[in-house]
Amino acid sequence: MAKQSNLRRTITFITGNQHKVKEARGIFQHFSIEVEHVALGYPEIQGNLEDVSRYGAEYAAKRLKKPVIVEDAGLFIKDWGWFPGTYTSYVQDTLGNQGILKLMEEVQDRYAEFRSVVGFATPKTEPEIFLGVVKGQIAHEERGKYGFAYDPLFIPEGYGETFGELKREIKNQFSHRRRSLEKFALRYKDYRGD
Ligand code: ITT
Repeated sequence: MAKQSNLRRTITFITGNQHKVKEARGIFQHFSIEVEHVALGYPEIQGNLEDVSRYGAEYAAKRLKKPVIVEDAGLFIKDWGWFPGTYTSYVQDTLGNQGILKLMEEVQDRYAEFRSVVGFATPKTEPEIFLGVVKGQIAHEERGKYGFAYDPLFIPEGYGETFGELKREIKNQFSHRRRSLEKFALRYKDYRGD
């Protein structure tokens, strides 16, 4: 019999963001995991990324009656006291990248982090969370045509280019999402269907 870890398996990813689905498919192919995408939507409770992911995963697993993952991401800018954090979507929809650049015109320390928290739950088990972080800098202008949302603004540490200038395969090698999804993938190998 083939070892469990060699089996191809499927996970249901609950998200309204198609870009995340594409990135997840690229990342999971290294771990023999197929992605079933369901745009179910889940209540985003007040709290940090971990609280949102834990609650969202538990909610969706119970609704769909199967194992699911959700993923909550945020941009944390040091000079802004780690804002926008949990308000990252709101800031993208209101200020947008140009608004952020304007407010940061005079800012010298442009350190920022992208964080991703994956929540994994099954109908019968407590939710588990997996954190991925990538360090970087906020660029002085938008650069690049790849990726989405904040990608043209974010220069990952060790790179002279923004995520927007890196093809998906490259971003997928070390992004916040790669790091959280990889941790989940290694955990999922041992999942026995409880
Ligand atoms: P969900 O349905 O999965 O919640 P979302 O787009 O609302 O999708 P998040 O709340 O996790 O996703 O993301 C917060 C904001 O950060 C939102 O504006 C995203 O477009 C943006 N974002 C998330 N991941 C990103 C990435 O890898 N690069 C650039 N922007 C990203």
